[in-house]
Amino acid sequence: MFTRFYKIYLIIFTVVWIPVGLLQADDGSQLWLRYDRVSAQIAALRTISSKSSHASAQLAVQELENYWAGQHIELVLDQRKQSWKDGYQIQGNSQKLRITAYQPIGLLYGAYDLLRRQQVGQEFSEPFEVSEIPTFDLRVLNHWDNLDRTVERGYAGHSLWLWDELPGSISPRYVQYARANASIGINTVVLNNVNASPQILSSTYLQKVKVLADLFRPYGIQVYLSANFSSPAVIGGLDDSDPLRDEVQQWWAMKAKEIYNLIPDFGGFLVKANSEGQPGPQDYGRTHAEGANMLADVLQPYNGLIMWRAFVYNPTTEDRAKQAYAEFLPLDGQFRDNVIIQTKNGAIDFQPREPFHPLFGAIKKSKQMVEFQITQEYLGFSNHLVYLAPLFKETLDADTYAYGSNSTVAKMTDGTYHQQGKSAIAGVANIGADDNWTGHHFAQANWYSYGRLAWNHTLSAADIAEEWIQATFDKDPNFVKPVKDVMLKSREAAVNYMMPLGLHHIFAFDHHYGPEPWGDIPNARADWMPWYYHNASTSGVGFDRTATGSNAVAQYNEPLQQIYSDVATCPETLLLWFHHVPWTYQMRNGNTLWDELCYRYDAGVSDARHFQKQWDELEAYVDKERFLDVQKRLAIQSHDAVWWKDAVLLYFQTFANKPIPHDIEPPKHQLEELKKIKLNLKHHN
Ligand code: GCV
Repeated sequence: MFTRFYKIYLIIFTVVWIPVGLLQADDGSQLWLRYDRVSAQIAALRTISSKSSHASAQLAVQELENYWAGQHIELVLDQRKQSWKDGYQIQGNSQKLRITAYQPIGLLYGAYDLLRRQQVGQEFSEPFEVSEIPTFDLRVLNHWDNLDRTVERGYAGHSLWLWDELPGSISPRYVQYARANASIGINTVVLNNVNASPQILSSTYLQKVKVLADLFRPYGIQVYLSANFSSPAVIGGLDDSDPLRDEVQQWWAMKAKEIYNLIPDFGGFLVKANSEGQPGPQDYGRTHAEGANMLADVLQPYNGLIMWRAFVYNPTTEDRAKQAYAEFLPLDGQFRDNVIIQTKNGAIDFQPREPFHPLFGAIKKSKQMVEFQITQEYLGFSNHLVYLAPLFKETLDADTYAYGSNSTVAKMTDGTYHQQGKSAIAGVANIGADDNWTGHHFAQANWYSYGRLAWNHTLSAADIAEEWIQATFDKDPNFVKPVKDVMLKSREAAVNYMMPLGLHHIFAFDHHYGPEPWGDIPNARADWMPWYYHNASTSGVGFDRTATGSNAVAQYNEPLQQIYSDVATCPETLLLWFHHVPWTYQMRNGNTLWDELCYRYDAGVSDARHFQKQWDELEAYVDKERFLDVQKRLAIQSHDAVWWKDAVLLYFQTFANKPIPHDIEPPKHQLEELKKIKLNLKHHN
C-alpha cells in the first residue's frame, strides 16, 4: 500500500516538476508577441500577397510571412470603404482569407488580429468573417518621460528614449515598442512629460523626435509632444508667452513650420497649463480657451490637434474635486474644432476608485477625451499586481445621464453623441527601459488592455485578460482560469486594502506609495494632505460633498445628483467620497461603518494572500524567471496590504474608539512604528 502510494507520489512529482526545468528562462521582453515563426515547409504551402507597396501593408505581409501558419492570405485596399477608417474586414474560408482595409494601416491591424486568433488557438469557422472599426480614432499613450531619462511616476526603469544618443544612434527597442503598440491598435504617442521641458521644442530635440516619428510611421503611430506654454519666453527669448501677443503667436507659427518641415504628419501638442505650477494663459489673465485656441490656430493649417488638459486645481478652493468643472464648463463651446479637452477619469487624481469626472456629463459643445493612468502611481507602483481593465471599464461604462440614460462616458467621448472630429482616449504609459518594459510582468496586461479597450471599449475585462494570459503565458485552461480570476479580483482587492468605501488620497506624501492617513506637513497645501480628504474625527469620517458640504454632487446630472446626495442610495463603494458619516453608521449589510471598514481591509489582505497561494500552485506552467519575479512581487503586495490595513485602521481607531472585530486578524504593527516609516522614494519631475 505504502509503496503504491509512494509510486503515485513520484509520478505526480515528476509530472509536475519536469516542465519547470524545461521552460526556458524568460525575461518578458517579448510581451504578448510570442508568435512561433513558421517553418519553410509551412511557408511554402501558402502565399501572402498584397498589391500595396505602402510600408504598413508591407509590414503586414512580413508579419504574416513570418508567423501565419494557416491558409493563403490576400491583403486588399478598398478605396470605397472610407467609413471603416483604420479598421478592417477579414473574410474567407479554409483555403484563403482576405484582409480588406481602407487605409494601409488597417491591413497591419488585420494581420495582428489574425495572429492573435492563431495564438489563442481559435478555430476559424467556415465561412469566416470579422469586421472591426475602432471606437476611438486616436488611441493615445502619454509618456511622462523627461529629457534626462527619468520618468515621472514611472516604475519600469528609465525612459525608453535615449535622447543623448539620438538622432545618430537608434535603439532596436524603438521598433519593438512600435510593433507592440500597433499589435493592439495604439496609434498616437506623446513622447514627453506633460510637465514639459521647453527644450523639447528646440531644434536639437526636434531632430531627435523626427527620427522616432520616422520609425513609428509604418506602424501607424503619430507623434505628439507635450508643450510648455512658456516656450516662447524660455527658448524663444521673448519677454513673455502671452497668447494674445503677436510676437508670441509668430513664434509658435515659426515653430510649427519647423516641426512640420521635419515631420509632415506631426500630430500636435498636449498641454498642461496652469496646473501644479506649470505656466499657462492665466499667467497673463487669459483663459484656457484663449491659450488653447492660439495654439490650435497655429497648428490648424497642418491639421494638427491640441489636447488641452482639464487637470487643474489650486489650494484656495474648498473642494479640489470641483475645480476643473468650475473652470472648464463656462468655456464649453469656446474651443476651436481642433482642440480636445483631456480630462482625467475622475475629478481628483487617478485614485484606486473615483466616481467618473463630472465634466464628462457636462461638456456638450466642445470635444473631450478621457485620460487614464496605466502607470500605477496610486496602485502600488510595479510591485502590486493590479489589473486595470475593470477600472477603465468602470469609467467608460459609467452613465453620465447627459442625454438621458445610456449616455456613458465612452459614448460622450467616442463620437456617438457629439461630433468629435477625431475622437480620442489617452493612457499615461507604464513603459520604461526595463527588460520586461513595465516592471511587473502583469503590468504588461495594463498596457495591453488599455490598447484593446481604446480600440473597442465594449470588450470585457475578462475576455481581454484571457487573451492576454494565453498570448503571454500559457493556453492551458488550468492555468488561464485561476490567473484570470486573480487578475479580475485584483483591482477590488487593492481598493479594499488601500482605500475602500470611497476613501481617497490618504497616501504617503509626494511619492504616493504606502499609507499616511495621519500625514500633515506644517504650512503645506491643504489639498495635498490626507486629512483634507478623509476628514476623520470622533464624529465620523468622509468628505461631505452633498449640499450640506461642498455640494460637488451638483456637478452631476440627475438622477445621479440625488442618488449620490442621499446616504441611503449612494453606492457604498463611494460612500466616503460623497458623505461624512458617523463611525456607527449602519451599512446595508447591518455592520457599522467602523466594522465594515475593518472587514474590507481584512478582505483586501486575504485576497492578496490568496493571489500568492494561487501563483505558487501554478509554478509548473511558468518559466522560472517570470515565476520567481511575480512571486517576489506578490509577497511585497501581501506585506503592503497588511501595512495599509494596520496603518489605516489603527489611525482611524484613535477617532472611532471602537475595537477591531475579533474575527479578523489583529494588527501586526504599532501605530507609532508605522508613523516612523519614511520611504526614500524620489518623485521625479
Ligand atoms: C505629471 C499627479 C501626479 C503628478 C502628475 C500630475 C498630472 O498630480 O502626482 O506627478 O504630473 O498628476 O497629471 O499632471
